[in-house]
Amino acid sequence: MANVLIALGGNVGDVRATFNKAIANICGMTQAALLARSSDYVTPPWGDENQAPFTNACIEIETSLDPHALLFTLHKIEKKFGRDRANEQRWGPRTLDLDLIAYDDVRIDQPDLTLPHPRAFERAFVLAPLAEIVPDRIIAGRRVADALARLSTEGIRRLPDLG
Ligand code: A4P
Ligand code: MG
Repeated sequence: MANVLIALGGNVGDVRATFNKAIANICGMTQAALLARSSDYVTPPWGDENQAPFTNACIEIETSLDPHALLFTLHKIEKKFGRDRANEQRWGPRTLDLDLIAYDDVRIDQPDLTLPHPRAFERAFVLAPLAEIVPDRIIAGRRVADALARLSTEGIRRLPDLG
């Protein structure tokens, strides 16, 4: 079994409801156990600032799928929740973005799959929820909570549980 960290993001539709359904799908479709789920966070849009604020979260799962099979399944789930890659801009609005942040200590350097995720450490919207669930995890030689402390978290707000 592999220990895997996944970042969720979205800014179109009822994103918190989408997250809950997507997490259930991830566990069902990847034969995974959910080990941890962060709170949801409202985050200022990064990249293209002219769009609605995002909601972001992270989960930790345990799965027997290999990294490529897992990414393939995540893409299927994005599509199921209305993601239309053919008609969207990079860093633009989307219903659901699922990024693989880390898969055990596996390193892969391919265009379709880079592990650990190369841009996770530049993004407080990934590290803030990640630091809530795995602050002491070392990813690519860096401790998650230390990496977050180096970034601005201005405008990032943790949302209370939906109940
Ligand atoms: N890919 C390679 N490695 C990975 C990996 N480890 N996990 C490939 C997931 N995908 C990986 O991804 C583009 C390609 O990267 C895929 O075909 C996959 O095979 P994508 O998710 O389609 O592209 P993207 O999301 O538009 O680009 P990127 O660089 O992943 O950017 P983001 O950051 O995910 O962009 N602001 C806030 N506050 N919160 C957000 O969640 N998200 C974005 C989206 C922009 N601004 C944001 C947020
Ligand atoms: Mg992405």
